[in-house]
Amino acid sequence: MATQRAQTKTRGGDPASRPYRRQSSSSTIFSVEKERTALEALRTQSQSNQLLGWFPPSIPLNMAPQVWMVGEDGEDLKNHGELLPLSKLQEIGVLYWHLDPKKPESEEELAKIRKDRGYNYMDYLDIRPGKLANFEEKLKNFFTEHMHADEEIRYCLEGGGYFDVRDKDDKWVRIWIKEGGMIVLPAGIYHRFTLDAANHVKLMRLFLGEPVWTAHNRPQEDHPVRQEYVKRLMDDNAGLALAAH
Ligand code: KMT
Ligand code: NI
Repeated sequence: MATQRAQTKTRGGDPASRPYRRQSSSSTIFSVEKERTALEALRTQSQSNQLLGWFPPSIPLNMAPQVWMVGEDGEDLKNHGELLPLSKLQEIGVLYWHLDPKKPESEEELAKIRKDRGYNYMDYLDIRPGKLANFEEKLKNFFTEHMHADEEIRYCLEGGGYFDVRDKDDKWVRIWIKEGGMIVLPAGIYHRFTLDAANHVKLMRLFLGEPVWTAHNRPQEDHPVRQEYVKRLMDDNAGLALAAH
């Protein structure tokens, strides 16, 4: 069960233990270089935020994902099966589309999203026991709360899983991604991932430019990209102004 697996909650684990991740920094580099890297990341991020618009005018969807609150260990906090409105995702900068991997018109739609948002990189990730090396360890890492200096973009081609994202009150909001669901998590948002009962998922990973998969485990309050995210989150007016573009 996904929720049972979710019991092991680790914070501050070493992302370098993820063999499939390329690390862009190491403990051996000097702090001034670290700062330069962080500032570089911030500049790139600001540029892409400007380019893309951080808050969408509305979540572009025709088939909504199910969204609800979960607890720290991933336990269901759905009150009488209550699902949350999609404005809950909009206010934290999460984007969602529903496509259909089996339909040619969805390919066109995907091509448009990629063109509009500059996602020129793409690869696939097949997460299933026996197919993905170190399956359990990777799942444990996916479920460790973290952020990235760039957007996390995933398109679900088969199976399903849960993306948990922190809301404005630092509570977990669970987004159920199934076949056809495409999600963009903004840079700097704390999140985690686990499989649903199907126990497998095939995802397309997209990226703007040369991919960097580095996960920064919480806490990251000094990370400039995190700081920029929090600033935008708190500043509703800035969000509305961006959405108007
Ligand atoms: C990540 O950074 O890879 C994640 O957050 C996991 C989602 S994709 C399996
Ligand atoms: Ni991530």
